Amino acid sequence: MSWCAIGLGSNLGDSRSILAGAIERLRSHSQIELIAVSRWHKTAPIGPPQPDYLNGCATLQTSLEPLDLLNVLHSIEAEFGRVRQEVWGARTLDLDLLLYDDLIIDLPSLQVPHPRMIERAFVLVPLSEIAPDAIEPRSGQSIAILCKQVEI
Ligand code: PH2
Ligand code: MG
Ligand code: MG
Repeated sequence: MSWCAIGLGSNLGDSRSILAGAIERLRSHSQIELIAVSRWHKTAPIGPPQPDYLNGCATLQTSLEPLDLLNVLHSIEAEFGRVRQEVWGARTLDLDLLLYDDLIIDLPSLQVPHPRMIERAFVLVPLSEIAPDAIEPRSGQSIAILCKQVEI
């Protein structure tokens, strides 16, 4: 089994119920065991002008390989009506694979750890609620330390 952290975000539609629905889809997957879910945080959008987001994070254990887990995340996004349009634009549901054990993956379709997670408070604040001692393997720093640095 591998340990993973997932980032969740929504800023279109009924974000709270979309995020709750996405969590239920993860929880009911036969190869995923949900460990913890953060609170939902209202956050100002980074990128083009768009509505505020609800963001949160989840940790899980899985027997899925990274690309198979990514496919599951994409299919849950599609199920909740995500249409990929503008880069960084508004979306009903965004599921990002943040951490997968201590792996560093640099494929065109998947970069782990998520390359921008260490500069994003909307990732680090919820993740530090549920996994403060997890290590971001590119920096070698814990989520709690990265969170303190990003808030300065
Ligand atoms: N996601 C983005 C772009 N900007 N801003 C906030 N606050 N939250 C997000 O999840 C977010 C964003 C692209 O993934
Ligand atoms: Mg994202
Ligand atoms: Mg994404």
